Amino acid sequence: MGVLERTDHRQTDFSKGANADWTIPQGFECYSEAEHRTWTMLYERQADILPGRACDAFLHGLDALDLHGHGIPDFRQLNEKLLALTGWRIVAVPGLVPDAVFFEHLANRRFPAGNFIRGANELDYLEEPDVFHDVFGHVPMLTDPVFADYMQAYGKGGLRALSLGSLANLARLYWYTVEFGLLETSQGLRIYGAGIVSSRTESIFALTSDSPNRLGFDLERVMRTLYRIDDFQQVYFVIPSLQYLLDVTTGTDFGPLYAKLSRMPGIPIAAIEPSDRIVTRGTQDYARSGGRMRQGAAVP
Ligand code: HBI
Ligand code: FE
Repeated sequence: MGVLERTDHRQTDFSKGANADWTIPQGFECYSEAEHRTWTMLYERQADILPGRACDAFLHGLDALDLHGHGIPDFRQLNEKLLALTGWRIVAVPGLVPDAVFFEHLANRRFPAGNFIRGANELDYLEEPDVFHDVFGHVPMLTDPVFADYMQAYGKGGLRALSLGSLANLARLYWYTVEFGLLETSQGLRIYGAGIVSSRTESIFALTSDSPNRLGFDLERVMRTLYRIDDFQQVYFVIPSLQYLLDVTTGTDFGPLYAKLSRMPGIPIAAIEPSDRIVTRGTQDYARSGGRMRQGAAVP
């Protein structure tokens, strides 16, 4: 079977080894020393800067899962801890999976995680979610009971959005919460989005740069806002609590909301609307100067 013979864990031939739900064996025994070192390097960079930046739920999750810097984690051991905490489990996948497959996993409290790890030459930027983004970035939040329920609700909502043809709207909600969300706390803004916590440069940029807008979370507003996948975000949405995020999404009937949104234009990425609650108004200087994240330049 193809998967275990591979050395870089990127599976390209899906006729071999992949199941109908796109899961594959993690192939833990096949990681090279260099691959484990890449995890450890990435882990140590993030562990260094996240206290005081990531939210408590994330930091507690890292602790509870014992996700330290000793190489790529074995999903079997991780799942024992995760299952006991919130009933979630990680399943290995070869990379991006079709939307319906992704949502079906989430709706059943399974998080699909890429089993491969980025190369040492692409530490700061990658096109597809790897094991560091997926496990270090996403899994700690799944130890929080409220966030765990939000993710499951999102999966169920995703299946419904697909059937209603409104995936673009719902995908923006995922983007601006699960991937790039900020949380307001009595100690100041904190990161909970996986796209931020798994990136050293964006962990700093998202909280301290003058460039992006930071706006109060509003469900309808977020679902209308365009996003970019190629550089630092130009707008972050700030939630007052994880419970608020769960309540506002499970308390909303998305059917009528999609119908309403389909008649409204998308909101450009850096726009500020009259009804926005402005946490910080950005200069957009970083985006205007062309962005340099991909070249690995210093964070402004
Ligand atoms: N597949 N592995 C993986 N990870 C994702 O985050 C992902 C996916 N497939 C589809 C998808 N995300 C999108 O549908 C959502 O982010 C909206
Ligand atoms: Fe992600």
